[in-house]
Amino acid sequence: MLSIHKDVLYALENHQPVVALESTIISHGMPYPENLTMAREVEQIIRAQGAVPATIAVMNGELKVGLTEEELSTLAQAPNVLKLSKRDLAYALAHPEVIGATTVSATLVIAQMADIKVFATGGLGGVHRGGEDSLDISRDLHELASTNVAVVCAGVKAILDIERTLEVIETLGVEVIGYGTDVMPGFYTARTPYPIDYRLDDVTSIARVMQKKWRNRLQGGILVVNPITEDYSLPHETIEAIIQDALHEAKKNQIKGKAVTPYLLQKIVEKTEGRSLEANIALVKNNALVAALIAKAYREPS
Ligand code: PSU
Ligand code: MN
Repeated sequence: MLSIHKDVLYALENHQPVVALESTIISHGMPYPENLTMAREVEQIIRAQGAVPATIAVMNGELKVGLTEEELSTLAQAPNVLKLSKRDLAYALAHPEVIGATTVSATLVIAQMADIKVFATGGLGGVHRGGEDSLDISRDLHELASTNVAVVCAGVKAILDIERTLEVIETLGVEVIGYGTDVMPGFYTARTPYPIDYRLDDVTSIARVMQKKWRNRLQGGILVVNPITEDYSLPHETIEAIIQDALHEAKKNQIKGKAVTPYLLQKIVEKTEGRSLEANIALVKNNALVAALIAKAYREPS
């Protein structure tokens, strides 16, 4: 049922560290060719740490765990890639012609099936601004709550309502661990005013929480937030004004549902003249590195 790449299969069978990666960030989160370069570099960063990257997608009617170079390249430039949330997986499986990129929610489902415990992404989905009205809350949150996987991200996407997203994360029973931070990072910026409960400064301590949680049959995911490094971080006021503008345009153009995030990200890239893209790429790489270190620490007995 799962189509697992041979390198990933070998690593899983031999209890070597594996890091799951989502693919929507490649197909819908960034333009070509920067997306393909990013995807390759991220895999390389994970390999350099002695871990195995498993980029997840749906192709040929199969749930793919780990992509070939050719599949990665197709995903990065095919014009008609579908953005697959959890609810889209069965449709994609029933239509082998579909090339589907998985969001955080769909990637979590497949990572859990493959027994991969660590997953790196850019920003988690969550409660959209105005979500108290529109009820636009990403499936990412509920899936995070119900899979035994640690997600490493640079916070939730900056276009969201961070405070309400944190409330839902709390309701769903997911612990938020700050890697070297005691406040929630803001994706493009390292800090927001919102405190989080636990700050851990080393990957061994994070791995220990994972072990304790799942070995004691406490079900559910763990959110590890890893701030963007200062050299790539964008000034809060600048990026916030641009997000406001982009949100306004999305509303005017009646962008709804799963089209919202790709639309806003593209507008933000245009309005920052590419600086948001550089920041996005930098933070994903940084998350991949931390995820690889956590995956290694999790496998080694502590
Ligand atoms: N963060 C990014 N770029 C992205 C996404 C997140 O920087 O493309 C994607 C992720 O795949 C995430 C999805 O799971 O957006 C959430 O979309 P929605 O809000 O439609 O659930
Ligand atoms: Mn949504």
